[in-house]
Amino acid sequence: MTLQFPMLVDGAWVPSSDDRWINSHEPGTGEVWAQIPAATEGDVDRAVMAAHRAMRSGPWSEMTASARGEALVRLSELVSGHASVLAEAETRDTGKLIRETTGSVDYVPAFYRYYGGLADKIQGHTLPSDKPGMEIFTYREPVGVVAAIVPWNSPQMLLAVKLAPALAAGNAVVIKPSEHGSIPILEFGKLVEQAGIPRGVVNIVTGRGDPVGNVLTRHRLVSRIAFTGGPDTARTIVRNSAENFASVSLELGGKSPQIVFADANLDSALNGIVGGIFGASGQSCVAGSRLYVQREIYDDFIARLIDRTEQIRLGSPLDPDSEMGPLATREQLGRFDLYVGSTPAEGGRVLTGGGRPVEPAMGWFVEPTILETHAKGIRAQEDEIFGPVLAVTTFNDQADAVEKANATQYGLAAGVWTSAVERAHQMIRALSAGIVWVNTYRATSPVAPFGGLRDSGGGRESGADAVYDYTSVKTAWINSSDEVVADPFKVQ
Ligand code: TXE
Repeated sequence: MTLQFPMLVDGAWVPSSDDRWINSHEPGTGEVWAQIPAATEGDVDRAVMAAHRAMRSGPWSEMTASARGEALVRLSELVSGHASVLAEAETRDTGKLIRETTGSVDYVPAFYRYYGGLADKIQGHTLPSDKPGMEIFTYREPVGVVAAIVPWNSPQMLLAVKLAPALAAGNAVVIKPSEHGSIPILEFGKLVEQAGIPRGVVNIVTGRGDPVGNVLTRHRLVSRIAFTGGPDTARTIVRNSAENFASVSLELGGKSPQIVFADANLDSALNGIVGGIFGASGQSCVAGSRLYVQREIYDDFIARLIDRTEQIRLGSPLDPDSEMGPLATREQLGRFDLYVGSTPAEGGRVLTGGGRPVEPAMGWFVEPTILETHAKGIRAQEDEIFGPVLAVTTFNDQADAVEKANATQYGLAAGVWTSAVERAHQMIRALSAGIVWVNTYRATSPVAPFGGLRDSGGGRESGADAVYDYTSVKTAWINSSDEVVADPFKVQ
């Protein structure tokens, strides 16, 4: 009998109102392992109404900021206490390696703790009034019902960067997880009530983008949409937000360059490149999928990179010794085939990988792949594939590296490997990306803003300022003078 995971609406664990279910596959085997509710329009509406009610009346609306902060800290402790269940659910549902989900779930509590600590530091201002007798000050109020739309590639972490600041600021939230990664979010949802977060404050509605995501992002009572996912969905969401004028933050992935200078510590660079593209099977928004290596070290460095890549241990995502797991969906397999397959005709060359491995024979596995892309116009070098595919080429000098790295519509992240401190600073300024890592890659922290430019989206998650995105400013005026205004028609 297939496991069924109900969803969370107004404090109750429920099936969809018409009792329809969606199969969830286990990418490590390709088999169905569980089912999630296919929420209806009515279910989404009930979740939004519950969130709206929880904001306007009841215990959450009356809770002090300090008490909200304490609830978030309790939530962080509960996540730590249930880390192994949460990591295993994420691994089974998304195919992400258990060593990766364990690492990521171990770090999720830090986000709830960080924003728990910030909850009672969200302050308005007393303004230096330019009008005698008139006092002016501001409040930071919760923005309203937040729609948190989460993809499958790192569900619990990408939820934490939305949910933690939203709750810290006193909002109520409706979460729409990806249909390919709902179960870890549903498991996490069980901890919300235990943390003392009242009924209706956190709701989880599952199902496909249409209707669930569409109805949610158009709903008149939604005031903010926090989205991580693909650019086509982002366009739909921005159009939907014309219905409710919700503010929108978008985190959409990229085609991030890694640049290796001849003066770099090449052992560190090698690890950073391998982890940057083959970690999470390349299904990471910050995947370092374009590699530029300085011409004089190119041949040697690429030979070492191929050697290390060919040693990557593919295996079951549940096996702690596996280094690379499967792709998360069958559609992702199709993308891999399309881009790798078209590369030779476009002037590129497969240096290693490019196909399916002999082992494991089951599941949605592909080989870690390196493509040489010296020619212009190779699509695998330009588009986000979201798989373990690295496009490599050379550069001559610093100016050439900057020009090549910046020749993209994306702008999420960039990696620079150099031992020259002045070069590091120059590159940080010259690279057109929201995040630049020097001599490291993929590092994240609750304290550090995260987000991109252009086709990588807009807005920043994490960091102290992100909490203000979940507030609206109310300005208050008090006339404390006893004088009666003589002319009612003159603006004061
Ligand atoms: O994303 P979708 P997909 C990129 C990556 C990948 C591509 C497509 O290149 O190959 O996007 O992935 C919900 N209204 N990234 O198809 O569809 C959906 O149900 C509201 C980058 O999985 O954008 C899911 O919860 N919501 C990335 C979420 O949007 C809608 C992470 C993301 O799914 C909706 C994932 C709608 N109309 C993919 N339609 C990153 N930045 O890390 C779908 N959704």
